Amino acid sequence: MDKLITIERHLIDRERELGASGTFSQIMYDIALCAKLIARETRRLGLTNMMGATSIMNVQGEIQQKLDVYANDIIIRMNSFTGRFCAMASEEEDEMINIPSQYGYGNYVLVFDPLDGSSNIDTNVSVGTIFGIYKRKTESGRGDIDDLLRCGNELVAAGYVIYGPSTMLVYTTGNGVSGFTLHPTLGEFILSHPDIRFPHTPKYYSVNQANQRSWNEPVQAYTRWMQGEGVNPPKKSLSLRYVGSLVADFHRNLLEGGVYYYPGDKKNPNGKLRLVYEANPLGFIAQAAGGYASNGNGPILDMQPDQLHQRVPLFIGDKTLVLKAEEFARK
Ligand code: AHM
Ligand code: MG
Repeated sequence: MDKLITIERHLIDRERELGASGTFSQIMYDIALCAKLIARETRRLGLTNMMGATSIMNVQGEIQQKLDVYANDIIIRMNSFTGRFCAMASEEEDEMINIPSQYGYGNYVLVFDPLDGSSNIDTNVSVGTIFGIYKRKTESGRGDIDDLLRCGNELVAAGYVIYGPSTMLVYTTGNGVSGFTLHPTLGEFILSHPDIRFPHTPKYYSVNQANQRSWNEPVQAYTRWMQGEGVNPPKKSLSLRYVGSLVADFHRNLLEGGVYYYPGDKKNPNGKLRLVYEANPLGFIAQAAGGYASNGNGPILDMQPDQLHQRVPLFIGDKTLVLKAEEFARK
C-alpha cells in the first residue's frame, strides 16, 4: 500500500469538502472504536468465555448469544454519553433506547443490528454489525419513536462491519461507498477499498434454498431463471453462495457481483429480515454502489416502517438481478 489513509484522515477530508461541523466524523470514530472492541472479542472467541448462548430470548424470539449481548452493550454504552444522539434502536432491544437523563443529546439517531448472523459465531464463520444514521425528525428534547421509524431514503449514512479473516468497515453517506480494513498491528482502519461499486457482471445468487418449497411460484421461477432456465437467463451462469450471515453474503456480492434474497413464504409472508436494522442500511449502501434493494415489488428505501422490529422480504445486490425479481413478481 503506497499511502496509508486512515479512516480519520478520510473523514477529515470529507468534512472539508462538505464544510461539515465534525459531529458526523466523531460518530464514525465512535462506531469504528465499537468495531475494534467487538473484533477483539471475535478474534479470541474460543479462548474466552464469550462463546455460546445466554438464556435470554430477544424481542425477535431468538435466544441471544453471549457475543450478541456484548456487542449490543458496547454500542449502547459507547454512544449514550457522547451528546450526539437523541435516540437509538437496536435489533436486540424490545423498545427504543433513550439517552439517559444525565447525558446530553444531539441531532442524530442511530439504528443498529449489533451482531448479524450470530448463529454462526461458535463455528468461526464471519459475522457483522450493521448501522444506519439519521438526522432527528422531532425538533427538540430527547428523541421519540418518530425519529426512529424512518424511510431508508432519509438515511444520512449507513454502514457495516464484517468480522471475517480481516475486519472491514464499509460505509456511505449516499455518495460513494468506502471500505476500510482494520490493520492488525496498527489498530487503525485503513482505506483499502475506495469507491466500491457492484461489478458489471454478477457471479452469485445467495439464498437459503432449503426454504424453496415454501416460496411462492414467482420466487421459485426467479430462482430457476438464475439457474439458467427460461427466457434470457443470465449470460454468465451464476453460482450459489450462501453463508447465512447477511453481512458476509452482502459483502461478497458487493465486491464480486450478485444478489442476496430472503423472500417471504407461506408461514412468514414478510420473511425474516428487519427493515429498520438490516434492509434499510444495506439498501442505502447497495444504492450508493450502483445496486438496488427491493421488497420484491418496489424499493425498500421508500417503505415507511410502522414498527421498529418490522420484518420485510429482501432482494438486494446487483440492480439487474433485483429488478428481475420484481419482473417475476409482476407476471
Ligand atoms: P440475525 O440478525 O438474528 O443474525 O438474523 C439474520 C440472519 C442473516 O444474517 C442471515 O442471512 C439469515 O438470518 C439466515 O437465516 P437462515 O438461517 O434462515 O437462512
Ligand atoms: Mg441481523
